[in-house]
Amino acid sequence: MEIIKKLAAAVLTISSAVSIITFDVQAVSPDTPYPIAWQQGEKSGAELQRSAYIPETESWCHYPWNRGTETGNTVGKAGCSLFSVINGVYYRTGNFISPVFLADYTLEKGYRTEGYSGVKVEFFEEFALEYGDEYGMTYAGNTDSAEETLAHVRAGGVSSSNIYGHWVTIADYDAENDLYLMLDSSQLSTRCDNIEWTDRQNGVAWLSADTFLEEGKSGYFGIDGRYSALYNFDYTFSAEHCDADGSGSVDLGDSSAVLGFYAKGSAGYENPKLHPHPIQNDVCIEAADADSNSVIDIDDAKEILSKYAETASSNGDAEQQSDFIE
Ligand SMILES: [Ca+2]
Ligand SMILES: [Ca+2]
Repeated sequence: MEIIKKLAAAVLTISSAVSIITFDVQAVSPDTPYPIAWQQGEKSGAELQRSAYIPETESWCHYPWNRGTETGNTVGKAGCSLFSVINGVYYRTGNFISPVFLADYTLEKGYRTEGYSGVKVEFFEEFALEYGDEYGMTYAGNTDSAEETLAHVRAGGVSSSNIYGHWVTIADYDAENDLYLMLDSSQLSTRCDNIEWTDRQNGVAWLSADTFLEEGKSGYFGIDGRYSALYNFDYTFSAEHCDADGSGSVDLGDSSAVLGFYAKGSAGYENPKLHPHPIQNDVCIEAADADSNSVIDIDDAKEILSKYAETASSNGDAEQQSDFIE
């Protein structure tokens, strides 16, 4: 255990020395529940989720999101349309889109404007056109038919669906139990008392078709006669060799992740994770085996540290690091 302590201390020391350079704001903790509906407002748990699972990401619930001359409106109060996309993309790809980024995007493009309670619906198609490649995401049209929306989800698609006064994601279909996965970014609203939850705290419910086939009305989750944007996903899960947390770069986070994984495994935890998304987790486990000997252990953490140190010093980022890595 002594060597783990030493390595962990080195990682911590280096992290604090170069944190500004190396923070990857998209890195998600392997402890993040899956599925999860990221919450929009502080009361519904947004800050609890953020601080526990994506602490480097900018806080969003009080981020201003005003229409025209409006003041005091925020992503937390009104950002459900944004979260209907964020939660679908996260469920399908393990990539967390910053709500602050998305809020700015809608403001700049004029989708968040006077006369619309959330966003102009053009947002859904335009975002997929502009950023869909990154997530293997394509826009597949829109419909106000609940039947059509559910058929799309059964065929492997995802929807951003408008219910009365709110937007949710219908993200998956369980054929065995004939249930649909609904992700709701505001799990404390009063309408939420009218359904049975799988994990209410994290906005997750597997629901029967009946719930959605109803005409949209206050207090319920019916989507018939309301707007659904439809998406398809064809995402390639990948991680560069040594990118153990799948953040898109090899850095100190990866050696920390490997140490954590190894320590949990040694302590007898079953199936320790490197990434919350089950598919990405498999990819990360392969990437974490830095010396390719089919075992993940301290040698891999050392190897990743060395690789990171080489890259960092060749970039001239942090001279101090050589003090810690032998
Ligand atoms: Ca990484
Ligand atoms: Ca290994």
